[in-house]
Amino acid sequence: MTSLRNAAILISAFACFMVSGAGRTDPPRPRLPIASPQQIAWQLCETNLFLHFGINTFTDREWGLGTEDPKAFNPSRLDARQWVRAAKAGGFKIVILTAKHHDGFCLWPSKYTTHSVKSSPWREGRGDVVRELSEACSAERLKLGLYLSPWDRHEPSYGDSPRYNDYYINQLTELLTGYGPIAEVWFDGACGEGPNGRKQEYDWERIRATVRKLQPDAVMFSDAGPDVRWIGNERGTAGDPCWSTILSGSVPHPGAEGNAVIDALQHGNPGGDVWRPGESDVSIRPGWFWHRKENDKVRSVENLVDLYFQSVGRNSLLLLNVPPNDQGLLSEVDVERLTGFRARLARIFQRNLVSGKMAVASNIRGGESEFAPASALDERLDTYWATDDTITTGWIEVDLGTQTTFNISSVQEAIALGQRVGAYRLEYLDHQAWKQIVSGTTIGYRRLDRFKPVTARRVRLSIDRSLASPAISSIGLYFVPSS
Ligand code: FUL
Repeated sequence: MTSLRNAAILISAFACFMVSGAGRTDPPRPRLPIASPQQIAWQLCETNLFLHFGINTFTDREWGLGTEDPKAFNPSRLDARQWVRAAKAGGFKIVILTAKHHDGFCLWPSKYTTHSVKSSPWREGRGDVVRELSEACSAERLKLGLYLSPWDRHEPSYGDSPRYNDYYINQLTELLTGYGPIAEVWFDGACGEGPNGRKQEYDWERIRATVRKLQPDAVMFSDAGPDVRWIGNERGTAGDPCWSTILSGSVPHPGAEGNAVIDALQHGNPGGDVWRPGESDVSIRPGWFWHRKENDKVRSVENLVDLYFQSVGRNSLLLLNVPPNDQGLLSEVDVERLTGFRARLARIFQRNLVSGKMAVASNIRGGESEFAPASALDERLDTYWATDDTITTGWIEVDLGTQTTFNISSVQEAIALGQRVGAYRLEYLDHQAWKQIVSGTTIGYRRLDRFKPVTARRVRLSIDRSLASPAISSIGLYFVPSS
């Protein structure tokens, strides 16, 4: 079925399918629910940057009380372009700013409160951090996301549900209409009592409808989605297994508590009724906001790479928080770590040993194509191997042409067709016997494994369990000498 040259990819049980070309011509049936184009675009970002910045930056707190004097907000050298350049150097795609945290202080001059930058000495009260960031993002071609805390410890109407809901919708509307395209809206689950001890009942339906109407291309994050779910911890680690589908009833609203909720967030559910991939948020420092005393507690490059493997490498997305300091700049050490992180990833994924001259063609693209290098992986989610719809196991064998050493693998499913695989194995041929390298559960967007170096010529990916015909869009093998 395909011309085998010096090295070959042998495909058994897998009929090769491509969107337009040779091989299987009927596309596999999608396994519902499937992702929206917005959710796919979001997943392809892999790493996004979180910016916690606000009054807490100046008061050395994590949760402000809402009684802070806006005059405390006075960054002497604020430069949103510096934030965005650092994000870009780190390979981050969406930059998400805390436009308002729980203390209620607004980083844009909202019409609906005076508790904002306009009451601060910064830029003589004429500044707008959201505007400066949105301009910097367009200049550097990154996307903008906004965090608007539902919990508001300053706003007097908080706890008077209908009034505060109006206030919140008004602010959301300002943010979603005044600053160009917004790629992600981040709804925090933390929610406290109002000033009179009254509990605020958020109008989530209205909030969601407002976002859909004003920014139809944005994804909405919260514990309860609807588009992207919290991963259930703030350690930047996805569960294993990790399904992008979840039972919507298992997390009834943002802020829902309990072990069952956390478990559902961590793992999703193969029988889930909605597609709601997990986002793994974590801070580069112990706190979300900048604190001088944490300047020597910035995560190392190695640690950031570990987080990447435990989030992106488990079918999630890494949202890394890097808080601007009281000058309004990302601290030098943080910037260094971001650049180091990307350089290290580039080194790891520099050369896919399955691509180029090592791997000859499969008929994935009419018999012409080779396995892609990592940098091109995401362009290939629409080409894949798939079995017939009735077959839910299979294997792909790769002949590397020569004895080759590797210690990292990457496998991707064609997630546009839904998430399918529930058990896989990677093996190598050792004197006529197949030996296991790793085995795992879900693959999803991307599954990364690290293992002791293996030297082999023939490698096999087996799919032992799948909810529908497996559709594998890429395989990568890499070698990184331990440093
Ligand atoms: C939490 C908040 O309470 C923290 O301050 C921070 O914003 C984190 C990302 O989410 O729920």
